[in-house]
Amino acid sequence: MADSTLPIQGALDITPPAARKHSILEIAHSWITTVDHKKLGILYTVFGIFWLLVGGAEAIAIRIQLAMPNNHFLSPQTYNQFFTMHGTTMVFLVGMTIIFGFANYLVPLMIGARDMAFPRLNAFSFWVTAFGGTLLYYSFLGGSGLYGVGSAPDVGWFAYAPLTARAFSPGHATDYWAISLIVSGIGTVGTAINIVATTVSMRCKGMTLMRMPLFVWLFFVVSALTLITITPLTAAQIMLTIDRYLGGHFFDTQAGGSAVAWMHFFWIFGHPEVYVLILPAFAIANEIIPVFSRKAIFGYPAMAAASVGIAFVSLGVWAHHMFTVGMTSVSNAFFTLSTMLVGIPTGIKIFNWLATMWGGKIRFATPMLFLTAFLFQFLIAGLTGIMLSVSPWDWQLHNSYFVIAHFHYVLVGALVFAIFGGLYYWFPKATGKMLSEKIGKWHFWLFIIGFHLTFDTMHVPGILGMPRSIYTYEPDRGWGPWNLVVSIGGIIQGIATLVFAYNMIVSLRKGEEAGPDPWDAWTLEWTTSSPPPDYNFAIDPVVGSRRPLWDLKHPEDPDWKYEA
Ligand code: HEM
Ligand SMILES: [Cu+2]
Repeated sequence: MADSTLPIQGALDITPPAARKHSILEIAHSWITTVDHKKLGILYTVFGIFWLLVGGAEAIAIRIQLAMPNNHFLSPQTYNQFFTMHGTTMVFLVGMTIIFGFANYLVPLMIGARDMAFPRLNAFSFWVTAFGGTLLYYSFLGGSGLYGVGSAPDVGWFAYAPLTARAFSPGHATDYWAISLIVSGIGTVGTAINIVATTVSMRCKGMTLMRMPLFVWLFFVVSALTLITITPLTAAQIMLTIDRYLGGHFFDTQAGGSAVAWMHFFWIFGHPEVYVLILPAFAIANEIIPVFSRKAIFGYPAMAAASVGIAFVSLGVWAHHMFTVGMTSVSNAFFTLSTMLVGIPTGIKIFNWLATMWGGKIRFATPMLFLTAFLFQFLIAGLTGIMLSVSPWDWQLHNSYFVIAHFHYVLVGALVFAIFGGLYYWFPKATGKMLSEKIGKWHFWLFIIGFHLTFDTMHVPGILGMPRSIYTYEPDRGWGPWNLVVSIGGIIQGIATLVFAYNMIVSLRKGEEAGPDPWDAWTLEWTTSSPPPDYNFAIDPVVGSRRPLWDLKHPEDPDWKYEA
């Protein structure tokens, strides 16, 4: 700041930051040392998108191998490594990092804060997560030394015992799997604590819990759920490492350990984990669907309560992944019922989204296209999920391609669609540039066609008895034509994702200027410039309702008149 009372004139650099050209090194330095939640949010998201391309390439390799019977594109060993790395990458490096990217960027802006509660912890968490993820891929080089050209883990993303025991998994591939997840888990815990603390303590004046955007509500719940479920995962990884290095026998059945114990530890993490991934998709839906329907979200209190309900229920259903290991019939009945219970709060959500759209003036811009597809696909995933929760049905379909089709409906059909919608919606805020709607429509239609070709079709070989994780199959099974369609769909999805990457690069350079509020939206992040200044808000905002920006634009008919 220029100040004539300063003793030494010109001692301070008064060039406004925007006018100064920064060297590449300066820019790199500012990103590497940043503690700003917005930059960290972008780092998380870019990191996640990078791994999406890597995990996607692995999926395509898997699908080329399975496109025809008796194919020899991949060796059995490489095939196992690819599906293990694909699953692990998609869950931990794509899903978890992109959603935490969204949370980092948006939570402080939406609650009118200047940053997260612990900015340095925030930076630490990102770099630890990034390091953990990189360590996983280092196994390609380091797994059993460079002479064997490395060896990535090949035990499935669930790493069932006893396959992970030293006897069956020699070399270091499994250690890379366990240790990289312990490391990235440390970062995840840090971020989750930060989001909880930020939501509790950094809300601006007037923002009561019942006025918080539902997006923030959901990330509050997700973070709490993360804290609860990372614990059993980390414990399991540590036990596995003890078994492998210190002669422990936690999971060694020969020495009185239990392989089923691993399954309990893994799934009491693994099942809630799918909610850690899907609740953020709901969070995005809760912001986009109302704005593009021009109506406030229907049933706000029920939506908040249902989110908490889903999180609670998800903690008590893990053993539906274990119907076939020989639990008692009472356990099977309990886990069938508890699993179905999640249909109630989920039904409330779907109903309320539809009620929000009902009678609204819907604009099908790209974000809304993705979220409309999300609604439909999430409904189907829910229905096949209910089918699988019936234990005798699951007995038939367990470890078949039907299960793969079901969970990709959740992870791709719901989570990835919501993430794409969210990127189209908030990209203008983060960069100041709109993503191209024209390329966006190409991206959307290619992706949805590819998705349905792949994952609708995939149910069929599943019902015909094709097991998951097999490297190839004989032509006489009748699975061949179905698999060919699945693979073609997969490649179309890959192309669509590249179209999206192209859109980001082109729009970043010469996209349309966004301005602060391109979608005529209602929440606080749209009150500040795009991209927002370092300090987010020049003056701390004060809110009087759930839609503060609506109140500002419509002083004659503000929300606070109606909200109790
Ligand atoms: C273009 C999109 C995708 C295609 C074509 C695809 C395809 C596949 C295939 C063929 C498998 C192997 C199944 C097996 O033989 O065991 C698989 C497994 C898996 N995928 Fe994907 N996938 C895609 C995207 C995703 C995404 C976005 C996620 C998560 C966010 C994901 C999560 C998983 C998981 C967790 C597994 C489990 C691996 C296992 O069974 O061991 N996938 N996928
Ligand atoms: Cu589950």
